[in-house]
Amino acid sequence: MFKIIAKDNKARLGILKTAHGELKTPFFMPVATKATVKTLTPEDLESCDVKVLISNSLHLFLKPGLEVLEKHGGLHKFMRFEGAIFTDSGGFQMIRKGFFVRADESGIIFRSPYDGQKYLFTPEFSKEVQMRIGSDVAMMLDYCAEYPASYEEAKRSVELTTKWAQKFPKNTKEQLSFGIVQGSIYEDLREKSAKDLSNMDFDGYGIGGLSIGEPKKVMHRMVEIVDGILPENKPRYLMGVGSPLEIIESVIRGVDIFDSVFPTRNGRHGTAITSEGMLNLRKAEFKNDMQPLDNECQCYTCENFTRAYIHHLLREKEILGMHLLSLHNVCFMIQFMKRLREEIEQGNLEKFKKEMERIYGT
Ligand code: PRF
Ligand code: ZN
Repeated sequence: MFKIIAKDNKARLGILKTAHGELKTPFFMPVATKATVKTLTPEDLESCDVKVLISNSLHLFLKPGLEVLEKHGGLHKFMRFEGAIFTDSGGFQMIRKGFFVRADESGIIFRSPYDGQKYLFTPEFSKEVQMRIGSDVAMMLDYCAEYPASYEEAKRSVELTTKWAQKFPKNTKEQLSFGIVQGSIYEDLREKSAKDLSNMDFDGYGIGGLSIGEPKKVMHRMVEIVDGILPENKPRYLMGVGSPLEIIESVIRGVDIFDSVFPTRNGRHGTAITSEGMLNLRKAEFKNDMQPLDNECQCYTCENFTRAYIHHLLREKEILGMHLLSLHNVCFMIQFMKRLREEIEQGNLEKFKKEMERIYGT
């Protein structure tokens, strides 16, 4: 299912086989929480060469519900996306207000913010929901502790996550199952969590509970510890990361998979990710700027429109501005990952990192 093709120090170039295509790692997944990458059509995604995205099984379970999805023949058909789809379990929604009621050994009780109804998500039920949704990769039900978390709270998150990992169905046809390492910012807990899960036959491993407010250095340290323990021959997925710099910093430490709202959220907020750095198109300096967002980009937005036009759309609160920026930003991230894979192949990662630090560094 996962094959490593080349390495540059700890960085890996690989292929992950799924029921909807072979994915070259390291890759980045745009986020489609509610079965849409916000503002983008499937044709837009295809134009950017998006081969994989991540949706959220808890959100989809609550709305529109499994019956509607099954009536369409699953999520791929529902949203008309033919690439690979990961689904998150809802473990992360624990720390988002509005869903979480409580957790114990049996699982998590969620409350629907729509009608107040309560549901017990056991590890087995979480997998069943993701199977019925029809995603290609199911993330296990995990316990994501908030940041900051006391040692006791973090310890409980690891203990429950390990118990749930044992019960989460694996080796299922068609759909891969990924474990998720927790442990907050405590080195011994991260070690324990990674060891506990390594002994189970998951197809890959999420690294959860990071990028939620802790210092960058701490996140890097946790990734180093975990990647030193997880099995070499399985893909590692740093959940909820990130930006170009964060991705390089993590790939250098052995991470293969990423997802983030970074391109779409920035797009909706008027910011373009470009080869010159982050540009806030709302700024007055772009009022008369005849250049495309990024001179090196061949996306639909950059081929057809000026910065001045996008500046105008944003100032007038026209929704096309958000769409054009989101499209460019997602295309940018996909192009960035292609370049990153080439640099790994050529053993050039350190040099590439320095170049990116000059552009995106603070
Ligand atoms: N658990 C799950 N999904 C996640 C996370 C997690 O810890 C994170 C943490 N950054 C993002 N998405 N299940
Ligand atoms: Zn572009």
